[in-house]
Amino acid sequence: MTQLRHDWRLDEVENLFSMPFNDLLFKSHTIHRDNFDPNYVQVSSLLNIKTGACPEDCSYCSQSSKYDTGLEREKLMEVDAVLKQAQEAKDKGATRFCMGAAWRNPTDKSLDKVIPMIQGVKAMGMETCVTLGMLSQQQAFALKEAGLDYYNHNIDTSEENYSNVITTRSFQDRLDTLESVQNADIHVCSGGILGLGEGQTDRASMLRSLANLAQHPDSVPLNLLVPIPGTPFEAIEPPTESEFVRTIAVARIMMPKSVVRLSAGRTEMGEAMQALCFFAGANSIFYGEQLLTTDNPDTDTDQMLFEKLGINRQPLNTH
Ligand code: SAM
Ligand code: DTB
Ligand code: SF4
Repeated sequence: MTQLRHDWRLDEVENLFSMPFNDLLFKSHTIHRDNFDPNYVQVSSLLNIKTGACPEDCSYCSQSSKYDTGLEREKLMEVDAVLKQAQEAKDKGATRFCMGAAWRNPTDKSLDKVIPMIQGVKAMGMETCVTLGMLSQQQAFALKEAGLDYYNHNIDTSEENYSNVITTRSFQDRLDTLESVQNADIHVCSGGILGLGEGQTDRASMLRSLANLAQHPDSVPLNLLVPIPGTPFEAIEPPTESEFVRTIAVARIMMPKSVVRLSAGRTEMGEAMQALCFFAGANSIFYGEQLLTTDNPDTDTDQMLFEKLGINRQPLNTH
């Protein structure tokens, strides 16, 4: 039985990061095999249901009102249009549909408009996920009531690096929402972005914060920053490929039963890089031509990649 730990010390995590690459990958892959079928990857599709004009100042984001990124703001989509996109995602093979909104937090009125979207997607037989910003405890209960399966809320970076990236909310605000989501018994999806000016200690600290939550997030998205012209991070130095793979491997070791998602940034990754991420312990991706506002590999390319690697798509509801 794999023991789940919630008492990681920073120096222990840093020691994992410092292991020789082959030793680290052997260890993470062994843990991966002990807990999952290594040839299955779960696929989710994303839809931005409300675009732009977000009051937060996240230095990486195309949708912040603080930066001129050339993105047209759009109001909340109609339910029918969302369900049409969900059906298309299902037809292409997605098993989870994740709806994102450029909000600091939803108002109760706007939450009422998202609930029929969740119910409609669920009725199609897909898992549901939303990412709407900060939630109150009552709002988390309301989402549970509506049948929501997953709530995505990333901690993004280490607590120490947080104020270099976002000043309009605190790291603790993020943890508070995660607690409300866990209290409501909704699966938590929480991870971060690599390439926000952080160092290896920050990556270790970010993973430590995730693994030391009361429960490990069920899903841990690791994004490679998609640089957005007009944002403060448009030209920031990206992590190296081996640093990115190491982070996946350490996440797999620390959170052995969580599904680790190779998230944004795949358009910049070759076949071998993605294969290495799957070997290190990543076992889900975003599938479909669009992330929220930026491009993702097209589905034919991903199909071909899966065929070449002998990877199967995880069928619905069988982790
Ligand atoms: N507004 C909500 C929030 O921030 O929680 C939900 C939508 S927000 C766009 C969802 C997540 O997408 C962010 O937390 C961040 O981790 C990720 N993200 C946003 N822009 C990104 C970028 N340019 N590159 C990589 N990941 C990004
Ligand atoms: C996550 O960790 N990554 C997704 C999802 N959760 C919501 C979003 C990636 C966004 C990439 C930039 C964009 O398309 O705007
Ligand atoms: Fe707003 Fe979310 Fe973008 Fe931050 S990441 S600016 S909260 S949409």
